[in-house]
Amino acid sequence: MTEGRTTATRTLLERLLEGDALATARIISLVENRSDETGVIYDRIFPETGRAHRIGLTGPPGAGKSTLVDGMARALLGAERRPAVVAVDPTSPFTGGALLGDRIRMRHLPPEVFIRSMASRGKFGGLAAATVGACDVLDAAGFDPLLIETVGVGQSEVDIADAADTTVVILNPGAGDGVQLLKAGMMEVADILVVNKADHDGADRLVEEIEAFLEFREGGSTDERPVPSVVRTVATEGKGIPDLLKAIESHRARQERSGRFEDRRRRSLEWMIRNLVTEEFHQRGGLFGEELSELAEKVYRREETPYTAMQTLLSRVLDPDRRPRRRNAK
Ligand SMILES: Nc1nc2c(ncn2[C@@H]2O[C@H](COP(=O)(O)OP(=O)(O)OP(=O)(O)O)[C@@H](O)[C@H]2O)c(=O)[nH]1
Ligand SMILES: [Mg+2]
Repeated sequence: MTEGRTTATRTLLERLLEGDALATARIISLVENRSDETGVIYDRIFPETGRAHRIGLTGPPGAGKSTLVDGMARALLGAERRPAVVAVDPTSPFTGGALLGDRIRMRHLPPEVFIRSMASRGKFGGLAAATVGACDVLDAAGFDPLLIETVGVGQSEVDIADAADTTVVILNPGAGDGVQLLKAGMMEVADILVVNKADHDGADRLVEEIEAFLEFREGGSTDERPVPSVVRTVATEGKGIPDLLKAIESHRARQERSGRFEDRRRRSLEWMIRNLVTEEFHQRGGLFGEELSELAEKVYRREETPYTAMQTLLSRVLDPDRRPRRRNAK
């Protein structure tokens, strides 16, 4: 049974490595659901990863992220690249993310652009692992670059800055105080700042505010923290998209020259491993519902302390014979 499944997965993997989109989609589902095959999949794909430029695009709801991603994907396709889009909606209660997928597809992106949406499954760490998993699969399948759209930053489940080589933060004129958002942490993650909806009033002012903010921010520009470039776009008209793509390319080139590109990838892998460990703990911990109640009862009766209970549970979580419950992937 398991052997048959593994053989089927291996066939899919060979097709994926030839760039087959259907096989790619199915392998992403297996990784996203953390099927038992995930280990087999990673053994095969991981040596083939590391080539794709991972570009995170984030910003407040409605900033124009999807419209920009759409325009970028088209331009990249025109430049003989093979872009793929991963859209993450941490708040959507719709599993499978059909809603997001439809929303993007409505914009009639050519079918050569691979699109995947991810919705939260309410699992701590699960979404981050699923997002990076999808990126790894797409990377191995030869897609490059990967455009990863997420809402918000800082407090969201997927802090895209941890997973991306280049992070683009998108702001709008008039939509609240842009500089307030920058102070609230976006600046820490932005490699490139986009002022989208530059056809609206106040775009010039927002750019000026941003530039003033950048000039006077604490610490100024350092090698560690270079000043992000600011790009104006009108995503609905495709204006500024070539400039944005150029800014992204030069960010990567600068990072590579300084060695920060590789450093960032190492940190990103640390983040990923930490996420996986946390997720595994949560999954295994979920097995101990009844034992947890029993332990709590003992603690209540003062036969144990919360600390001895924690140690008991921890040793059981680490017991290799206790297999984590898997969500079965189709
Ligand atoms: N006038 C104007 N409208 C824009 C521009 N870019 C996007 N829009 C519009 O803004 C609305 C939101 O655009 P989306 O691309 O869906 O924004 P988003 O950031 O992906 O939104 P969420 O994924 O819901 O957070 C749509 O109605 C777009 O047509 C722009 O440059 N100018
Ligand atoms: Mg969107």
